[in-house]
Amino acid sequence: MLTLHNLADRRCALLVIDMQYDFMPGGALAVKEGDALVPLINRLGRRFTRVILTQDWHPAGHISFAPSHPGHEPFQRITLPYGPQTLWPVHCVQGSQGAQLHADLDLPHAQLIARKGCNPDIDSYSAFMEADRSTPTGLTGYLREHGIDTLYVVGLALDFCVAWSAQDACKAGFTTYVVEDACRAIDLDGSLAGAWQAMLGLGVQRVQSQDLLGG
Ligand code: VGL
Ligand code: ZN
Repeated sequence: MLTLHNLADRRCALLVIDMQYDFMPGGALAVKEGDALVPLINRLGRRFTRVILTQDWHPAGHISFAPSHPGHEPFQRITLPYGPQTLWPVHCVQGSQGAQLHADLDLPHAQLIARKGCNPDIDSYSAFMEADRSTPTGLTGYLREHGIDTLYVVGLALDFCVAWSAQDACKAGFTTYVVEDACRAIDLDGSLAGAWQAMLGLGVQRVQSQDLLGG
């Protein structure tokens, strides 16, 4: 299949999800090889006029943290008023070192850092919609007002924040690509396979960095 990607077009944006120290090896919620993505994302970023970053940004005592639920362990699933929630180790606390973006990310032209998960009582894997599935973050409006209609999603973690963001982008009407090799997954109990099934079912397109950068 021949697809032409005009990445420099102002209607296209690279959406870089949660490239923060807590998701890197050694971090509180480490994703295997997360740090290996940095050079590739920098290379991709240079092809785009528009780059948007997200940052998982939780207040202390956030509802998604296992210690907020005595008797429960990280990676257990519980039911909250808004639905099922996986409990996580404490991660990406606002202002902490672990919440900082990787210092080797070299994307000086990024025009927005969208912080999410700031509501103490609702998680937000998606950059577009909180986990109650009814509270928008405002990113859809921001992108539309800037004339952006096509998104290339990269970063961490493929099976959580990337997958939820890509699905919501698609539902909001953006042409949405996930650059598979520019992502890494947590892969909890089949979450990666489930994420691809959900994304592809909605019309998210799976591409490789090679398709964008050329040989
Ligand atoms: C993420 C779990 C909890 C992610 C964020 O960035 O994929 N995963 N918070
Ligand atoms: Zn989080």
